[in-house]
Amino acid sequence: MKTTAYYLDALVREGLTHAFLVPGGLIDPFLEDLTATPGLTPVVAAHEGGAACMADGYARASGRFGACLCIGGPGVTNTLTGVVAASTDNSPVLVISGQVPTNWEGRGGFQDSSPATLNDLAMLDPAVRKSLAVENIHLAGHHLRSALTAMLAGAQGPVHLSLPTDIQRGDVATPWTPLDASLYRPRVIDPEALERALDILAPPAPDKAPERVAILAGAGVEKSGCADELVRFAEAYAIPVATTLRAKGVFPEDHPLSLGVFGYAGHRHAIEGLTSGEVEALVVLGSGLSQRDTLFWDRNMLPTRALIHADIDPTVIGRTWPSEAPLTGDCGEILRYLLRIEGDRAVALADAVPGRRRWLKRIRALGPRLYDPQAAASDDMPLHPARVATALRAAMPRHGALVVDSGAHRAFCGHYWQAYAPRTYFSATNIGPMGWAIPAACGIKAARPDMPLAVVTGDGCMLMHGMEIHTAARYGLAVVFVVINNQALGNVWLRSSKQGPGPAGLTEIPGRDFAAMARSLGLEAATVTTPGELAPAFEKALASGRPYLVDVRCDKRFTTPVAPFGQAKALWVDE
Ligand SMILES: Cc1ncc(C[n+]2csc(CCOP(=O)(O)OP(=O)(O)O)c2C)c(N)n1
Ligand SMILES: [Mg+2]
Repeated sequence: MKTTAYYLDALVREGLTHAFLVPGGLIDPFLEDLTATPGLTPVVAAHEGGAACMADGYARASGRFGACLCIGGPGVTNTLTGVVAASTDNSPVLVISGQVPTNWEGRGGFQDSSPATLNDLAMLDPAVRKSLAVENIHLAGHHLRSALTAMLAGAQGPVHLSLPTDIQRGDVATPWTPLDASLYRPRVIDPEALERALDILAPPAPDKAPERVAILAGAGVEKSGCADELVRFAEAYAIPVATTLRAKGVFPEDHPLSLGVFGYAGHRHAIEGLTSGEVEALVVLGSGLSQRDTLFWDRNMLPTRALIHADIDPTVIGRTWPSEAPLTGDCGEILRYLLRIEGDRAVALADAVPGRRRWLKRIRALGPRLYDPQAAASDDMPLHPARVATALRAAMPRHGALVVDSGAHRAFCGHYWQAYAPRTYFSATNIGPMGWAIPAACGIKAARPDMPLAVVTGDGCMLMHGMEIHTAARYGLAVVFVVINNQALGNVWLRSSKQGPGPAGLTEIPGRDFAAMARSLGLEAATVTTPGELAPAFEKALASGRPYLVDVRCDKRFTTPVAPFGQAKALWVDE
C-alpha cells in the first residue's frame, strides 16, 4: 500500500475524521489519498499555524487526537506556535510534514529542511514529545506507531513525523495493527498512595476527619472523562470544588458545591475560600499547579494539614508545592476508587459533612461570586466586555461551548462566562498565543458539529489569525466569532497607558471593520455598538447555522477582573 494511503487509512482506523493541512510540493503525494480515504475529510487552512491550532482544537473537543499536514521548512516553522500551545496544554496532535526526497538531502535542493540542513526535527524538538524522520520505507509503519504511542502516553502532547517524498510514494508491506484502546485512556492507579491520602481524608478513630476539605480540579479531569465521578464524589461528602481556568466547566459552575475558578480571572468563593488559611486538606486533581492556577504561587492556598496532589504526570507533582500525599494516577481511576469507599472510612468522611456545610456557607457569605457583578449589566458605550460575555452566555444554549483567545477578553470570559460541562470551554491557557481560538474553533466544530459554538477574540488576535474565519466559511463550520473590538491590544494597553502616550500609542489599533472583512470572506456578519443590540445579534448569529461574525465595539479602558491575582503578584518574593 502506498505510504500516504497507509498513513491516512491507519489514522482513520484510530478514529480520525478530519485532517487539517496547507498543501505544497513536499506533500503532493498525500493529496489524492486525502480526497480518496473513506471516512476522512480534509480541511485546507489558510496558514499552517491555523492548521496546527485546528488539529489542537479537534483533539480537545473529540477527546481523541488531531492531525495536521504541511510542507517542511516554512510549513513546519509556521506550525510552531500551534504545536507549542498543544504541548503546554497536553493536547495530542500529530504533525506530518513533507521533506525533499532522501537522495537530495543537503545538496541545496529547494525547501530542503531535512536533518542535513535546517532540520525540521530540531526546530520542533522542544515542543513535541517525539520527532522522527521516516527515512527508510521499512520504518514507515513502525515510526507512525512509535509517534502515536508517544503522543498518547502519560500527560499526552504533540508529535512530529517528517516524510521525504520518496518515502511518501513508497510501498508499505505490513498492514496497520490498531493501537490498543488502553493507550487512549491510561488507567493508572496506585492503591497504596491512595490509602495514604485516605489516611488524611478519613483517618481511623480516634482521629477526626478534616472538615474543611476542598477540591481543585484541573484539566486532568477533563482528559480522563471523569467529570460525572467528580460531581458524585463531591456530592457524596459535600466537598466544595474549584477549577483551574483551563478546566473551567469540568464542574458545573452553578452547582451548589461550585466555588468557581481559582487563580487568574477567578471567582471570589474559590479565591477567598481557598486562600483563607482555613483549608485543612486540598485535593488537587489533574492540574500542574502553574503560576496562574496558583494565584501567582500564593502560599495562602496551602492547606494546614495536607496537599493531596494527583496527576497522571508525576513530573508536575512537587513542581510548585511539596505534597504530603503525592498520587500518580488517572483522575477517573482515583475518583472511582474514592467512590467505592465504605465502612469506617466512609463513616469518617461523612461525619465531617455537617461542619463542611457550615464552612461552605461561610464562604458563600463572603460576598457575590463575581467581584463586580454590576459590570455584567453595564450600559456603557463603547461596550463593557463583561456585558458582552454575559449577553453571549444568555443567548447560548446550556450545552453550547466557548473558545476564548488571548487578551483582556480571556480574563473577562474566564470570570463572566459560566460553563456547565467538560469540553465546553476551550482556551490555550498555558502559553497564551494570540489568535489561537479562531482556528481552534474550526477544529472543535469539525469534531463536534452538533455543539453550538462561539469564539470570543480580540481585534489584535484577528490581525494575527483572523484569516481563518475564511476556513470556517469555506467548510460551512457554524461558528459565531465575536470580536471584542476595542481598538487596542487591550491587555497591554492597560499597562502601557500608565507609561504615557508614547507607549500607549504602540498598543492602540486603528478602528477596523471586521464585519466587512468577514463578509468579504464569505461569512454573515453584524456590527454591535449598543447594549440593546447584543442579544438580538447573538441570537440571530447562533440561529443562522452558518459561520457568522459579530464585531462588537468595546471600550479598552475597563480593567480586567484579575485584582486578586495582581495583589498576590505584588506580594511575591523569590525564595
Ligand atoms: C502571539 C502573541 N503575541 C503577543 C502576545 C502578548 N499579548 C497578550 S494579550 C495581547 C493583546 C491582545 O489584543 P486583542 O486581541 O485586541 O485583545 P484585548 O486584550 O484587546 O481583549 C498581547 C499583544 C501574545 N499573548 N501572543
Ligand atoms: Mg483589542
